[in-house]
Amino acid sequence: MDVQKEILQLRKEINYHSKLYYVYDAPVISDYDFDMLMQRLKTLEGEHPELITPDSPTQRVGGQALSQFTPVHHQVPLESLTDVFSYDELFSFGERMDALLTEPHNYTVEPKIDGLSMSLEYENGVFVRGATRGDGTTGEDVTENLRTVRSVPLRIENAPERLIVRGEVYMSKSVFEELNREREINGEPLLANPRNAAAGSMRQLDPKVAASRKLDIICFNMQYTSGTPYETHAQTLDAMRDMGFPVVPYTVYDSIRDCVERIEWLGENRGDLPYDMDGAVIKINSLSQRSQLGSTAKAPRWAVAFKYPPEKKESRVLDIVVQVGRTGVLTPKVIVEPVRLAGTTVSAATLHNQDNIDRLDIRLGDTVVLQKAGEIIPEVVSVNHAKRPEGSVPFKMPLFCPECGSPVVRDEDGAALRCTSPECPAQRLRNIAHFASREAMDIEGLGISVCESLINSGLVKNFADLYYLEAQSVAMLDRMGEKSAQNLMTAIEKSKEAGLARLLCAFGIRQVGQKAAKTLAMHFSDLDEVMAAGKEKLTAIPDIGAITAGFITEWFSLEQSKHQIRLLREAGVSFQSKEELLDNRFAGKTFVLTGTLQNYTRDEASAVIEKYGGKASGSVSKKTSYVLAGENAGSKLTKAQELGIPVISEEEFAHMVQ
Ligand code: 0OX
Repeated sequence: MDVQKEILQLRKEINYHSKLYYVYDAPVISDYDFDMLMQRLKTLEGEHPELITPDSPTQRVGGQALSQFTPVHHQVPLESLTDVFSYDELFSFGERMDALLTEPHNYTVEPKIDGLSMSLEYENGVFVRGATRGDGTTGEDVTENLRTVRSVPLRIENAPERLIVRGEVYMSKSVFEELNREREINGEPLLANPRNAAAGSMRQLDPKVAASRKLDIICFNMQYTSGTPYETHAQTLDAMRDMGFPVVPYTVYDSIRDCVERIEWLGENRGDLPYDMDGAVIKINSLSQRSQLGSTAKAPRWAVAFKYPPEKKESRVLDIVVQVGRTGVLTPKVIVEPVRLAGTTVSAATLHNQDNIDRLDIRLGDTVVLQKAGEIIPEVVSVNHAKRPEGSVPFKMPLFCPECGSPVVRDEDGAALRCTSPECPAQRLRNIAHFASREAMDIEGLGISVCESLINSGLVKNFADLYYLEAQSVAMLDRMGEKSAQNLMTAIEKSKEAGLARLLCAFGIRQVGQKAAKTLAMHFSDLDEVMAAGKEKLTAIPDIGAITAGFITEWFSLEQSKHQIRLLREAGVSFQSKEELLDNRFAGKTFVLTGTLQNYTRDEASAVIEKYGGKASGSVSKKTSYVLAGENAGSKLTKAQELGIPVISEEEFAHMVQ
């Protein structure tokens, strides 16, 4: 691939993963893999500086401030760290320090806590303001949320008149695991990792919600003091501890070579720390030497972050099982002897499909190398063939469903194996859990485990049965009491008014997720109209293709579906659409929103666009019809100008929807 092409490809990939991480708190690759993409881009841009553009992700120092909180200008910038990925690079840092500093110098080594960087301001010992890092120069005022963090001291003793410290807010691994357990019980989507969970809590506008999330802080830098200056970083950390701040554990070494042993130790023992650690920070200890060294545009010269490669562990395959999902897809899973890996105990990993099994050639009794993808999901990297027991045979996916014994078929595109029976109990469970999930009927308290109890007790076979439950029988189930049974009944009753879009999504028709369901609900006033619509009428709707239309008509033609719909109707479930299509003036048009709008939130503007038959999309491409630009519009505006896409102001948009 030519260099320019590779650079463009890398930027696209990095921007995509940044968005998943920062905007949606839902990364799909590990931080390490992300760093590797960034590192490759930096290398290529270093070799070809003429190809660097201002919008390259390498030119950005940090995240952008969100709009809901008040902006805060940092008196002292919250700088970021330069990453190093090998001991060679670390020694080069040491050599740079030796060349730049004439006096002897020593180093501190600290764990790098994987949380959210914050500044905390104190006046006369009282906590007066807390702000996120933002882009390093301007962050957001999250004082009220920070006040709810148990380990943030609200008042400190023997404090100077003015003090600013910097720390990392994090969710401990145990709190995170507990939170995800609760979310699973309540049928809510699981959070990817403690960092994203903490970010979500800090973004809560309601401090009460943030408080319920049990966050912690560890401080690692004194940004400013009006009191007597200190000589070393170690002294500032000791002073901060004396004042009552939780402070990062640190050790001091005379040479980089000595630091390495500590870095190794931290890496080996990171599983025992209460927080996730995403590296080790090596800093020059003397504060006067630090100011002598100064900073580049991006980071201080006097510190680096050593990034560990993802942890890998070997374990033995005890079993290979096949699970059946909501849509009947068979997924193979490997059960291994439990091992501690990057902070949690791993006892299973998905194998995805037969192709992946063949690629790995994984067999019962094998010893496999495990690693976590996206920091949380364990996966098999390879098989240690040298440890293979004699007489093992290749694993083949079954020809019959392991849950109900019905034959399995391969999907048209050849990727997935699917159970053919609509009566399959495994599919039933997933179907009902999906029906109740947040994006569908949003029945609070009806997570997978409650669904399982309802099915096992025989109270529910299909989703329509939910509307015929009685509180007394529900209260008899395991881990249910009268109160939670009553809450569940209320939640089920409330879901009757969820409306057509949610109902269509809840049916679990293939290719009809939230988005397609909403589109359908815009074009039909109730479920009866959808059922009466043939393929032709359906495909006339933008974004509903022939294949989706086929799945829809096929689903409604099943006797089982007709029966369910009859039961829903008799129970009083609303079939009416809440999404009205005012007219089709934006049919076929795609809008991209950027910057801050004065009169709409992004969701409101998107809803208006959809009500006129248009689409709101997140990224600018040749297919974009308009870019609606508010204040402080960023790279999307630049891209629109480059591609010659019409840019409209909020006033112009208001005219278009009059
Ligand atoms: C951490 C961490 C982050 C402070 C000023 C420039 C270097 N996440 O634990 N950053 C720093 O140092 C920054 N130290 C840390 N321990």
